[in-house]
Amino acid sequence: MPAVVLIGAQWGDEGKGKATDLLGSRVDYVVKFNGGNNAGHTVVIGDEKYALHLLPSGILSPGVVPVIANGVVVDIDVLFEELDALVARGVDVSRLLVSGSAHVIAGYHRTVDKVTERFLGKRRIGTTGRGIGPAYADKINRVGIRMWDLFDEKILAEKVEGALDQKNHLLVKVYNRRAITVDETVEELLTHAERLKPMVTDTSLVLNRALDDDKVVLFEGGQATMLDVDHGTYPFVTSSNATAGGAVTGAGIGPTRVSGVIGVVKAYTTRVGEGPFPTELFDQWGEYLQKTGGEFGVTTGRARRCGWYDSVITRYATRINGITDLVLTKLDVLTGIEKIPVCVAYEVDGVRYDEMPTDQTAFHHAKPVYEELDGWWEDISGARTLDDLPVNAQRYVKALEEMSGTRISTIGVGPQRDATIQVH
Ligand code: 2SA
Ligand code: GDP
Ligand code: MG
Repeated sequence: MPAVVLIGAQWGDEGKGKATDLLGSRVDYVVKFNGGNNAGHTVVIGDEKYALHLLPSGILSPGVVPVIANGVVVDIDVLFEELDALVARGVDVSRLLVSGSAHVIAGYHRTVDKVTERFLGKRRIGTTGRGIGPAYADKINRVGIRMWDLFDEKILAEKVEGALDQKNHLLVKVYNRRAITVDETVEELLTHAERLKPMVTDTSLVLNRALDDDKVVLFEGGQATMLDVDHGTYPFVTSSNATAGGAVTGAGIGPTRVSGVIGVVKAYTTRVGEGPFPTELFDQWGEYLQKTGGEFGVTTGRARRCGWYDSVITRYATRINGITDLVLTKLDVLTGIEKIPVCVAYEVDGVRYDEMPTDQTAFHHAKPVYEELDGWWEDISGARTLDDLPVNAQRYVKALEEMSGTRISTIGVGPQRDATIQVH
């Protein structure tokens, strides 16, 4: 399988970082194709724990070429902070490639993100405040700054002027803020330009050539299906295509290249930020999952909202992404719950929905229809084969597999690399 896409099948934080790291030894390139430093991916290797934001998780695997492709939005300061922190821990980051067509996040994007959220009040999205939405908005509005622009100061100044024009009007007249100057922005963006230059290239060409040479390329999605700007719970989404199709446009490869799509799902559900969440728990079980699962944002430290597993969402994610294999993570967190509810359908104003309603109002009113599965009490963190799992845990996995319509190939029973069951 030369080109494999790995995406989140819920609202993010399913454990994509660990899943990517597990494949690390078998892949030649790991490509980030959407989002930016809103992401937070955790990889645990032995006693070392890494939190990656802008860099693809594959950067930790020796020999892998990490690629930041055209679909990503790049905060250059963050890029070098992350690189320097990894170098200080002995990680070789010298192979990193960055697409010249990737867009830049500037200070004014972060300012607009924070100010907009404040002014939205109770309609706020609960963004990470990293400037992601405003940077993508500029890209679509055709006033964005791309990596290539950093290497021609005159062009850069012209583009920054164009980008600031409307924003300053908004900041000064509507939000009562000071205007941002072209000079300060150009200076900010040029700080690391010389250091950046050798990494910047046409990554689409590099990746297509690699695929021609039968190299294995893993496309690592940031955020997740339900946060996708087209297929997620709009408007409570991120501003990029976090679904498998995003890998194609976000990296510049043809859809015929993709040979497999791995969906990562947690054995329960979490969400961070605002927006509808049918299986959300407001009782002691929500707190239990949050504590036992350590559910706090890797980027912002925000507590994640927790709920039971929702098979309507996994079925939807399977369909939207064409998932061929599922990685089920955090099964260990469910140990010690006598009866585990699993959402099999929704009820909206008395009508049963077996498929995800894409009408925002219907989804906001969706009430979960639960089936209860028997739990288990044994510690499963040492399980390394399916047979090592208690019978009820095996049944739970089987039931989830049947409900989602896709085979579960890998099961996570702990954050460490080896706390994994390889089924297929
Ligand atoms: P943004 O900042 O514009 O992308 O926010 C829009 C929505 O997307 C959600 N979002 C995320 N959801 C889960 N995990 C993310 N990464 C971090 C993590 C989050 C954190 O790994 O824990 O640390 O808070 C992530 N990034 C964006 C966000 O909550 C908004 O709902
Ligand atoms: P990502 O954004 O999808 O990469 O996921 P995050 O890193 O934001 O959150 C997943 C968290 O779960 C991290 O703290 C991981 O170390 C942890 N994790 C991943 N897989 C497992 C697992 O199977 N069991 C447990 N207990 N933790 C896991
Ligand atoms: Mg995360």
